[in-house]
Order: sequence, then structure tokens, then C-alpha cells
Amino acid sequence: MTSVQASRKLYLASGNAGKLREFRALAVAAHSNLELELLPQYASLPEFPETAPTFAENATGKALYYSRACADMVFSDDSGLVVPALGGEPGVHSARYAGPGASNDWKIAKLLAALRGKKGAERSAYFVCVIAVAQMGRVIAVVSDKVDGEIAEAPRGSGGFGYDPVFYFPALGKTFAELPADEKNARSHRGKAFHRLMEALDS
Ligand code: ITT
Repeated sequence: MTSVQASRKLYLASGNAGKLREFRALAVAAHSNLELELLPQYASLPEFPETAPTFAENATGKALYYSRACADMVFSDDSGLVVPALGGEPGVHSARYAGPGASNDWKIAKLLAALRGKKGAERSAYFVCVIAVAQMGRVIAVVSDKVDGEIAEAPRGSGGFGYDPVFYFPALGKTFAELPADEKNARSHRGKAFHRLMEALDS
């Protein structure tokens, strides 16, 4: 007898279209029974202030806050780019590194200016992703992962989003923006954290 696993709905609380695109592709590629949708109430609720000093606190706070607006499971992603030679910046400030509303091009320009003259190990960087799941004000899971790379001297590629054009992945000799979406997802901080999430939800 074959059994068909019921699908589980998970709502993403995020204003970042790139994240939803990547999570949906990850769920399909993993043949998971997760149905991922953008939280319908997201745009009409006052934005959660992401002012905590860690990715984990921001992700958990975001998931808890938005989970009070919905009976199903709500998940959030707090992620960012950490450059040790810049004291960890942009870090938790990655989305607003060049000020509120600044474009990705401006954020990248500010990052490249901050790293001007730096070579080799001083250009080491990593992306972090923390995913938190909550339901009606209760935390269900918090998982995280990272991916190591380097900050390129100049942007390359048009895929992905955010800092991808300057995130150089040495093992493939390309920036994340030069990789097809499935290749980025197979290696990225978000892809690896998503697999941890599936394990956590299955256990
Ligand atoms: P939500 O909080 O609404 O989900 P956000 O864009 O404000 O969207 P974060 O606070 O988590 O999200 O900030 C993450 C920033 O880090 C994001 O805006 C990008 O600039 C950068 N970032 C995160 N993951 C990335 C990735 O896979 N590729 C490139 N840049 C990424």
C-alpha cells in the first residue's frame, strides 16, 4: 500500500522576494511536502523592528511576531553577509547597510569601498542564515547555517539578489550571481539551513 503524505503549509514572513523564490525552489528540489507561501497579512502589519544584535534574535522575534497573525506555522529568515576584516559588518545590518531604501548596487558600492586596498584573507566573508518557525506565539524550531567565500574586487553576474554579485565562491570560481539558481541553493547558507529545517520539522 502506498501512503501519500499530507502537505504542510508554512507561511514566510518576509518582504524579500528573493528569499521566497529560493525557499520555494528548495522545497521543490527536496521533494518535500512543504507548501511555502508568503504570509498574506505581511504587508498590512506594522514591520517588525529588526534591531537585535544577533541573527538568531531577529529571526526568532520576526517569526514570533508574525505568527500571532496566523493560525498556521510562520517562518522567518534573518540572514546577512559577515566580513571579519570589517569587524563583522554588514552583518545584521546587511539589508540597510547603505541606509534605508538604498539599492543593492549602493550596498555593494559601500562594501567595495570599505574593502579597497584589502587583499587575500582580508576579503574573506561568509553568509549566515537563521530560520525560525513559530505558531501562534510559540517557537517551534530555530536552525542556522553558513557558507564561506570572498568578496570579489568587482560585481559579476546577474542572478540571485543582494550581495550575490560580489560573493565569490572559490570552489566553483564564480560569484553566487553567476551560478544558476539551483547551484546557488545547493551550496548557500539558506539552502543548507533549509535542509536543517526539514530535518527539525520531521523529528
Ligand atoms: P525580510 O526581513 O523582510 O525577510 P530583508 O531583506 O530585510 O527581508 P534581512 O533583514 O534578513 O532581510 O537582511 C538580509 C540581507 O542580507 C538581504 O537584504 C541581503 O542584502 C543580504 N542577503 C541575505 N541573504 C543573501 C543572499 O542569499 N544573497 C545575497 N544577499 C543576501
